Amino acid sequence: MNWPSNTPSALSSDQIVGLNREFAELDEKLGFEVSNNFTQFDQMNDMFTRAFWDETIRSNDTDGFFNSYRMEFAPRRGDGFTQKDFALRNAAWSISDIISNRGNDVGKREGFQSPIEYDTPVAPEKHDIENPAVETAEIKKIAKLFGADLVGICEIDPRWHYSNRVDTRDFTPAPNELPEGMTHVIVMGHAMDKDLVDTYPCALAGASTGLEYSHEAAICIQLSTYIRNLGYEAVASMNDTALVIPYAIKAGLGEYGRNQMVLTPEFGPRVRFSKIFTNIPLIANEPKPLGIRQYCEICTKCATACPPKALPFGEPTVEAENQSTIGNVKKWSANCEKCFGYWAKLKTDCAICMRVCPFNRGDSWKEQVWYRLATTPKWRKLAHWIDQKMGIPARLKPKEWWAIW
Ligand code: B12
Ligand code: SF4
Ligand code: SF4
Repeated sequence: MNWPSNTPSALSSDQIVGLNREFAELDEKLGFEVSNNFTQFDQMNDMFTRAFWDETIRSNDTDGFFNSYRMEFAPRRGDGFTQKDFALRNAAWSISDIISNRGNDVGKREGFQSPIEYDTPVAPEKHDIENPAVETAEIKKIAKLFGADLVGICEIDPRWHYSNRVDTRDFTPAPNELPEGMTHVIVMGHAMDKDLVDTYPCALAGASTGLEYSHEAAICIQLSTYIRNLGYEAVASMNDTALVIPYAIKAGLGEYGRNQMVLTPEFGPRVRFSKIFTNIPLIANEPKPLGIRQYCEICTKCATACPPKALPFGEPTVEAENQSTIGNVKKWSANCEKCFGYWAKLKTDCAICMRVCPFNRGDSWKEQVWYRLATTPKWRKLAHWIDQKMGIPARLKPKEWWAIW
């Protein structure tokens, strides 16, 4: 379906200043510091996209990385990288692949470089919503019914939308448009399988990522279809269209960590996010301080464990190390060229920085107690001391994962 052509999605500097003013109170509460000379991020510059047009990135054999997602090109080299391991990873991705491949002929890699197209139209008659609070509770219930592990809602904030999306026919910029009048974003969290994550880095572990992309594709398509059947716009979105991390934080799902991820109280960083842009009347969550981000100020476990040393050890800054980092917003930033270079060598994704994070917990009582200590100011240092004593958790060997029945 063709959406009405919006005004260009890239915001003017006046619009940025206006949004900084509009969201000043919430930004302050969340610790977001966005300068008035901030500009939106252009999706042409993320690492996955650069791997297709920037020879300095492509020369690291990033083609080999992408090709390994088809069995005829998957390399085999020992535990975690056998035919079985690549087969499981690639199978886990398969439902997500069906969605992302269907717009190839029009340059839309749905869910990644373009939002998921409407399979069903918006119902001509609008369901009457007398009480947005009740509607909000129902939407959250239905998101969970479809399989989301976490759900939060926030107001639309175009600062986090890409200034351009990417036409995947020739990897050139294309307008990043949404239907007019979107007001809210429903952000859903999808927990990744802990045992598989414990085997990172290897091809087997990549199944934990593929599985959640396949799950989230189904869940966000189902929830957006429900909303459209009620007579409202609802655009299902995975990695496309906008940066989901600031949205997940605004929706109250967690806090930003040194490892570049949202750390949630329920799963730590071991969770992926999808989103739905909509105009159905909803009430935004009111995020509360969780005390997780402050723990990262005294911990550097992820940065120490990262093989190519891509993660920062210092304070948050506004500097962008290269064109793949958004500037003029104060945060911990990674050298994602180093990170993706490591993936290209492995021929699979990495998430050691997720695996080793002490917030990536199971739900034993000991782990619950540790969480309480880590998020309480006067016990934070004790929690850090305990974590240091425990050291970096041992990786689960892929062979052992296959042997767990
Ligand atoms: C491209 C991308 C990557 C690139 C790196 C980013 C880049 N610069 O190109 C690569 C391939 C290296 C990568 C790696 C990983 N990624 Co990634 N990635 C993305 C993706 C698709 C786009 C992000 C983007 O455009 N970044 C470009 C610029 C903005 O990057 P940046 O300046 O470095 O900003 C980063 C953070 O600082 C933060 N951020 C951006 N703006 C702001 C503003 C504020 C105020 C704050 C607090 C934070 C913040 O988000 C950015 C994430 O890359 C997002 C999905 C999405 N649409 O958001 C997933 C996403 C961020 N990745 C995710 C994950 C889990 C990973 C990996 C663990 C791999 C894996 N196996 O899953 C690693 C972790 C590496 C690391 N420590 O950073 C998850 C994070 C989930 C979570 N719990 O928060 C996301 C949200 C995907 C998802 N479906 O859930 N990723
Ligand atoms: S490993 Fe430590 S510093 Fe890194 S994200 Fe987790 S808690 Fe924060
Ligand atoms: S994904 Fe791996 S290489 Fe990238 S930052 Fe995390 S630990 Fe480092």
